[in-house]
Parts: sequence; C-alpha cells; structure tokens
Amino acid sequence: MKEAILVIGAAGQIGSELVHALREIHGNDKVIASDVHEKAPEHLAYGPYEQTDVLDTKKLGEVVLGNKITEVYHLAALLSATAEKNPALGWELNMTGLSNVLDLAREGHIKRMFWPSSIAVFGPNTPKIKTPQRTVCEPTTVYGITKVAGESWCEYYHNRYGIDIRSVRYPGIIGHKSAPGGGTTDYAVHIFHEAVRHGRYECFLSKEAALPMMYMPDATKAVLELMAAPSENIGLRTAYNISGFSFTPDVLAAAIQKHMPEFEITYNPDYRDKIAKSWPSSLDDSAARKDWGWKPDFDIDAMVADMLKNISEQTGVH
Ligand code: AKB
Repeated sequence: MKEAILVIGAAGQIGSELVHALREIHGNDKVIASDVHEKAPEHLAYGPYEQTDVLDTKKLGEVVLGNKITEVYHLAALLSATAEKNPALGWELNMTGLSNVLDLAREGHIKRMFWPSSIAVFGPNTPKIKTPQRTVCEPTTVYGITKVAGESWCEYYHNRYGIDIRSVRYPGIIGHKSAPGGGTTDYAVHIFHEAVRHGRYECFLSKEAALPMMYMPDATKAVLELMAAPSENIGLRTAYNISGFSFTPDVLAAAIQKHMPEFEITYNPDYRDKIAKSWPSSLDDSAARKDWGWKPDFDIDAMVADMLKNISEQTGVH
C-alpha cells in the first residue's frame, strides 16, 4: 500500500467536507476518515474509515503506521462553547490530542500536517477591526487558550523537528451539509434551518455581535490551497488569519429577509454572547493573500442565497 492521508475528526463540520474534497483529489482509498464513532457516518462510508480517539496513543499509532499515513488533517477538538462547560476536557482533547499527533510526526511517521487554529486565539484586548496577523492575543476561553498555545506548539515542532505543519485561524464556518457542534458561531448555521422550517429564529447572541465568518466552500479551499503551496512560501508556522466576510446577527437576518420577507429574529443572548464579544469583528488576512494567494469566493449575499437553496432542497420546504 502506498502513502495515505488521515483525517482525524472526520465526522465534524469541516472534516465531513474535507474528506470528500481530498478523496476527489487523491482517490477514495488514499483518504482515511477517522473519528471516535464506532462506525463511519453514512456520508463518509464510501471510503476507508478507522475508529480513533486522538487521546488513545496506542490506537492512533497503529492507525498511522498500519495505513502508512504520511499526511494528517487533525481536526478533532472541543469548540468554544462546549469547552467552557468542561474546561479540563477542552484542554485535554485540544492540547494532548495535538501533542499526540505531533509526536508521531516527530518520530518520522507523518511528514505533513494541517491543524486548524481559530479567531478564538484573540481576546478583549485585541484590536477588533481588521485584526492584524501579529497582535495582542490574550484569549479568555479555554478553547482560545488551547488554540494560541497550539499555534506556538506547532511552530516549535516545525522549527525544532522540521515538521511541515500548516494552519489557518478559521472564523465561524457556515455550511449546509453537516451540523456544527458546540461553537459560538453556530447560530449562523442554525438560523438557516430555523428560517426554512419555522420562519423564525431566537438568537443566542445579541444583535450587534459582529463576527468574521466564511462559507464552507471557501473554508475547504483554504486548506487545500495552503497545503498545496510550496513550503518556502509558508512564512508563518503559527497560523494565518483568513477572512471571508463579517456580519452581526441582525445583518444576517436582513440578508435572509431579502429572500424570505416574513422571517423574524428575536434575541435571547446567553454566555456565548460574551465569548463572541471578546473576538474580532474582522480580520486582516494580507499575509495569507501574499504568501499563498488566499482569496475567498463568497460574499454574504452569495452565501445566503446558496444556503437557503440547499436547505430548502434538503428539507423539501420551498
Ligand atoms: C467556535 O465558535 O468555537 C468556532 C470557532 C470560531 O473556532 N466556530
């Protein structure tokens, strides 16, 4: 068997789509999906699947060595909202999980690796508008702390052990194929399902909470382009800011109302509102544009039109 690719956390929101994209490029057999579930979720079952808990070093090692894995996309993590409910598990899964994969790379088994960082690396003391690539971070969530530490850990492994590891700071990701799980930005996905099914949505952020967001096809494109770039172009081994568009919940609601004038939004902010307000409203992604040609395809209106079309088709409500 030739070298293969492993996607850890493949059943998640980004993993589900990334597995399809990687299988289209490399062939179904070359891309092994893995997650903690015993069986492959239906949408991934057309290619190889391995049940793996990234905290189980023995099993992880067997999967990597047994399948001659040389490239890993390590996406398994507890997101911002869920990690606040169980900070110790957030730290353990996000940090120890990353270390376990990096150690297999240090031992020479994995040659290239992608690991996502997040806008959660930033905090209330960070400049909010057009947040620079290099600036104050000081995150206030355990998720953000693991992402900022993880970025430096990846850079350290690159500098010290020569591992080709690359990363981006994802904003909120919006997609229609699989559900997000446990993030602060999840409202921007739920709103579409509720709009199509019930014509209304109660938002857990306040109306003025502006956040950077991105449509899933751009999120997938970013990983593929970053990983395809020549190594010498990758000037940053922490993580690149990447930007799609930014909006507040009321701006998103207004964009939905252009298609569904009867759509109503109400607000009932909870603890996630404070998290959202500690994050940037928009990002400066000029380093990613310069180093590997990053450029998103979707703006908010194109995203809204595509989301409503796809969710209406899925639910049979028009
Ligand atoms: C979250 O809301 O936790 C994630 C993220 C911005 O990393 N979507």
